[in-house]
Amino acid sequence: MILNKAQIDAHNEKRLAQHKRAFDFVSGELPDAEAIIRKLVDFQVAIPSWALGSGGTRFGRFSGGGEPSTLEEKIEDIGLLHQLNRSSGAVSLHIPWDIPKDAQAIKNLATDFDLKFDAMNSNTFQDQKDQKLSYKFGSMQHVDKAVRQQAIDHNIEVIKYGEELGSNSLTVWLSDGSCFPGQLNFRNAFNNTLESLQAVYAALPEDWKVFVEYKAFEPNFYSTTVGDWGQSLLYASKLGDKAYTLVDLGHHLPNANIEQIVALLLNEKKLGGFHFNDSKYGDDDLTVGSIKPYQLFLIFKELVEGMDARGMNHATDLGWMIDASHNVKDPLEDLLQSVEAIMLAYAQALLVDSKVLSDAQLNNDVAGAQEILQSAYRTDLRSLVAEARLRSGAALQPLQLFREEKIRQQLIGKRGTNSIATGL
Ligand code: AOS
Ligand code: ZN
Ligand code: ZN
Ligand code: ZN
Repeated sequence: MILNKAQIDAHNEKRLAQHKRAFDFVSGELPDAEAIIRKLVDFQVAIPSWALGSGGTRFGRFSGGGEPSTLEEKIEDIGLLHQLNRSSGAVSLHIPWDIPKDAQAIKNLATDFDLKFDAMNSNTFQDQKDQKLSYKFGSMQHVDKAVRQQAIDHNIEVIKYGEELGSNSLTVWLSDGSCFPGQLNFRNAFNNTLESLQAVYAALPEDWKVFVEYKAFEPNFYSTTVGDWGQSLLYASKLGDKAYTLVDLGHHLPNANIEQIVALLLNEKKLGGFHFNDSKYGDDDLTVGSIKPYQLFLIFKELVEGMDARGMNHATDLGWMIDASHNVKDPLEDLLQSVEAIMLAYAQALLVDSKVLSDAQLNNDVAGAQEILQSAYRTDLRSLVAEARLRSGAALQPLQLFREEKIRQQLIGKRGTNSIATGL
């Protein structure tokens, strides 16, 4: 392990007095800081195995070096993040980018880092080297039944890998769609996709869930066969109780009211998973909270309210994952920032007094309702999030510790400057 407990303790020791001052100041003003801290301690966000290297765009890729080039190294990186913040206790794998050759050994390694396996991701949006049929014109929607069957078989294989690792959910993101009007028959594409998903659903183990992820556009630019939450909800509803919609924040058309989508999906018992990121234009996959932090807070407010209304456990009843890509930042620093932004938005959402808000709504007190939300959003809860970390044995300031210990330089020393992580 690159980091040990003594290093974390020493880092915390140095900052303890300052932290205490900030924490006492804020927590003294809150009705129940302890309740928020307990929830923060429990909350875990899965890290995707494909976000540990530099992402790049179609114009170029600029690696910072020291990237993990094997699944083992990826798990080490996620283990390191988890040591730093104790909030990244799960891994989400993409097959075939991260096929576990020896599942038991991978499972043991993850256990050593106190990591679980979150949702498994299938991939029918690329052609792999040894693949028989091409996905150029789609996978589950394809006009050729043999291509559809190949996509079904792949998803079933992904479930098998997941079972070996102890995962219990499958995320299906399809790039299927069309680039030009007339290219495909919308109804046939939908029905083929539904039929294919039904075949995968039939192979789902009893205690598994399947998440149907939607996306407005890209790589197809005219139509996407699972293009929005309405389409995803149609599939999920027709499939059955084990099927849910997955919301990726970057997959909406500009200005979509994502918080309202989240509220209604929860109301329908059909929200299953979440991909966090942020964006200015499209599926930019930027650091969570870097562009629209208020929107992130509003989404969390709906998540907390909707989950509480249904008696759901915040930490375990939805699949929480980051889905981001890093072009100019150190991927590990970027992921630390994303987790921090998620925890902060979650803490602020927990601060909203739903009873008081509901009273304001019942009285049509529009200004009052806004005051309630914005006062929660503008309360600086960073020291509460840090306190939750301190109590779980993590670092008060994970990013600073990462830098102090020169962890990237150490990784470059171990792995070299040219190691490349598989992924996008
Ligand atoms: C693609 O845009 C989606 O966000 C998927 O979640 C995808 O599987 C993931 O981003 C890896 O490419
Ligand atoms: Zn996603
Ligand atoms: Zn995406
Ligand atoms: Zn995205």
